[in-house]
Amino acid sequence: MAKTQYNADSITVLGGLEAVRKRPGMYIGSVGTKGLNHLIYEIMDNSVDEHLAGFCDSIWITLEKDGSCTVRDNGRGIPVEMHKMGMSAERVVMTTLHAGGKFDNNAYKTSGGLHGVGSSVVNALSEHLTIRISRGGQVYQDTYARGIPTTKLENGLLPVIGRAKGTGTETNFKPDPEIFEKTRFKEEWLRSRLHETAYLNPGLTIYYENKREGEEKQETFHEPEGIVAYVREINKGQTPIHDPVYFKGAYEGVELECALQFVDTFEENIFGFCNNIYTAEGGTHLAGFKTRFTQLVNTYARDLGILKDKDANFTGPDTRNGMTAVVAVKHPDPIFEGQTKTKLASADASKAVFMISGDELTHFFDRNVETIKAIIGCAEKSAKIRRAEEKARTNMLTKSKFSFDSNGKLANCESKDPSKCEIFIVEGDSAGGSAKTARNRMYQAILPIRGKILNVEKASMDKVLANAEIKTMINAFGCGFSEGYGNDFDITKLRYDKIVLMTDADVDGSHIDTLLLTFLYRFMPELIYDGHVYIAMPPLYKVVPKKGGKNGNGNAWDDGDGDAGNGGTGENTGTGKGGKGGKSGAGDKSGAGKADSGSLYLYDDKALEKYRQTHPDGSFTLQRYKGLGEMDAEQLWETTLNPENRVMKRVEIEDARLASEVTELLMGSEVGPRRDFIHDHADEAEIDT
Ligand code: 0RA
Repeated sequence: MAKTQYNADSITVLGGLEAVRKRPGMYIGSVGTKGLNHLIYEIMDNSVDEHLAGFCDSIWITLEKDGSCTVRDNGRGIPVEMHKMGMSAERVVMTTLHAGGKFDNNAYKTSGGLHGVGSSVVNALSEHLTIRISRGGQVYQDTYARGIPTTKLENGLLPVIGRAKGTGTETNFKPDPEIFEKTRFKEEWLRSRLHETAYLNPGLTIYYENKREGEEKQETFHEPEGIVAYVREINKGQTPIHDPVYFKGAYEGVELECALQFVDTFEENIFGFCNNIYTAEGGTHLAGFKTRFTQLVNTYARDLGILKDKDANFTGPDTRNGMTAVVAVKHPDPIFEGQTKTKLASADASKAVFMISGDELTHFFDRNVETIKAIIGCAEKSAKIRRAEEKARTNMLTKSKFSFDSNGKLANCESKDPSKCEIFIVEGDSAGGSAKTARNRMYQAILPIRGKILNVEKASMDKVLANAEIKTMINAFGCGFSEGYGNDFDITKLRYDKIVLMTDADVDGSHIDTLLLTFLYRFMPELIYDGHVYIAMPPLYKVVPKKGGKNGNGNAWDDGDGDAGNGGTGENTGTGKGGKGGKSGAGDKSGAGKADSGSLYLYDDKALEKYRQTHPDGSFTLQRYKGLGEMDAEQLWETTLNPENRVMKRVEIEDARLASEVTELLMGSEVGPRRDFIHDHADEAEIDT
């Protein structure tokens, strides 16, 4: 791999940050919470790159009181010296698109994915940004507002604001509310990302601090055991059948690091990374790994006489049931594709992983025959169950193929135009009944489900397929499913453009959401990737101003950082409308929405509090909805079904991934982590969706 030469021309050609502000989605994916969090990752990735280059071992990430974020590292410090462009190199980096990478001769940059766009993009999208660089005994400072410098250079160079002990870079930035729908970083995602980064970079320590009011905490992420500890963590609460296997190697410029461990369940959990980026959609590295692993298990099974001549080979999934693995590659010039650009497409990664895994695992298994025997034992069990389930599945599919309309509980819609149809999955028979009365029967189908659906994380495949609720959903959606052994998922057959989970705004409701999301994430993840899955937001309160009292001035509308619909893209739109990531109506920005003449629906307690502040006691009557079941058909239509008024939150893949992780955690057999989780989340239980 040739060294990338830093040269001025490549910078001038690109230039200009207006483009970033005009089409922010192009650079950071979305202007929702996901894109917002990305700003932190962009800045942090530069520090991680400095770590990979061998010059930085600590990163400090702080969520500041004022809503800004500070990222600091102890690397060499971004160069501040005069650059060919006639100004400090730092300024070139911060004001020029794609300039960041050209400084560095490090082959494996974190910034390999879709959003590896560098600090200048964050600068462009920040209301203000301050950067302090410690280099050569001095601290230099530069400042910007929306990407435009606000510090005067002296002969092209940065002002010195103090003496430095060590070296490093510190960037503080505050996301621009003109750009982002919400400007509150999502801590849950951030912590998850920081921990992931620590696992992938065992020599790195990440000091996290939250200084936001009411959330104050400090946490250190340091995982000297790296991906082995990661695999152990993922398997926590389960029964491992051998110690984790770890290996690494390099082949034709591609590096691989891998850890794997089987547990006694039938799940496959393989996490792929390329240059520290989680490849949610998999790709060539995983393909190479899986192919070679299946071959190895079959070869050893025959060599050890476990598979006889007459026996068929284990299938790929047979050999991976129960496997937890982290497959992390470093590639000098990776290509990403797929729906969210998180699928590694580089063909040489497949070959490299295939070759390294083959050599290293053979080397290991030859010396640890008990381990490969235990793994073959898993494959045998899986193959047996697979054969039984293939039968069950054939029966299920033939039996229920044509039962779509005869499915007792589903009240289908009349239209057969999937682009216009919606299906509401409603908690409880009573709410289901009201919803059936209230709906627009042309386009809205209602599927009531009773109580908690089956937790697919824990149940075996035949139990899952025998579950009435799940069967009805699979039948109703019409697009099949993919999981483990078979894949007959076909999104073109999907009967509804929107799948809306409609549960009460209480603990039980969010539990059901979690279970439903886990089911969808495991069996039909494309529905989530393609943005077909929503969560309805039924209001908690209706306030009606009293005649003669001070009328509501709609203050609750301009919260700007409200939490109704937080986490998702959120939308407030009609049937068949609403492109991904667009700015949405006021309904998702505040915790309030308009009801009939003068009255207002409030979606959370925050909104109620706001309303109370602006409306003295006695000037309004307050109606609290305990649950969906309590609304009559008309109210249900008004608040939750009617595309004109309703507020829905679009589920993003991060929500689903976390839901799935949380489900695993909460349903796992170990009590400790569950208690910790409940303890940690007790105060956010009401509305943190
Ligand atoms: C290229 C060269 C040098 C430092 C960096 C990049 C650098 C960039 C960032 C971004 C965040 N933190 C960083 N730390 C370092 C230094 C070259 C030299 O000192 O010779």
